[in-house]
Amino acid sequence: MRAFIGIGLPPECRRAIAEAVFPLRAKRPAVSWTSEPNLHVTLKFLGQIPPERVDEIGSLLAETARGFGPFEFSVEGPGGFPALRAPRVLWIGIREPLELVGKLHENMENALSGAGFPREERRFHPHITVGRVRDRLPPGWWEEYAKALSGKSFGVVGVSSFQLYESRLSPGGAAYCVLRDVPLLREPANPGREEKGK
Ligand code: 2AM
Repeated sequence: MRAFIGIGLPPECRRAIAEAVFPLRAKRPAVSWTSEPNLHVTLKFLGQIPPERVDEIGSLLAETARGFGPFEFSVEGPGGFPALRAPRVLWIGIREPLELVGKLHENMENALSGAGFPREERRFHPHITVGRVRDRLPPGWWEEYAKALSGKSFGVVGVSSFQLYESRLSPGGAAYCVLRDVPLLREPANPGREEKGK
């Protein structure tokens, strides 16, 4: 099965993104737009995994989540990979000053590389992919894209867990299904000592 780890977004945030993106479709640029239910932040793409490894990966992910309590990020700002002026991937950014998403990702890379999943070579830049460019865009179209999404907030997202997803590909597009929901629970570093100190 094809799998990845990500942070799902609440319906109101996905709705706000879909509403902002919808008018951009009018000029019919050659872009595959992400469907509203599929909007998410990817933490790590795993690719093909044997279904019998889901439990093991779930346990590793629970380990990587240790020490992280729930946190928030705001969803704002248009971007593009490799560049906004010549994008192949269109995305919306997240803002979170403590960079906890990056730290979670780093923990995940460390734990999963030990289990045989290769590290991502590219620098991690958390984002929400809204579209993938399939062919040449109309000249200057990127400016319209940037203008339509700049200066808008798509909400503040409270993150209390992240998810291991299966991605089922079909001609109609990908369908994501949650295999494991991994809670962020801040545990005391040394619960025994804390008790004694009381
Ligand atoms: P992205 O959209 O954040 O770039 C589920 O398929 C997610 O895994 C996608 O949204 C994509 O993340 C990421 N993904 C898919 N194929 C990938 C690949 N070959 N390498 C790295 N990430 C990939």
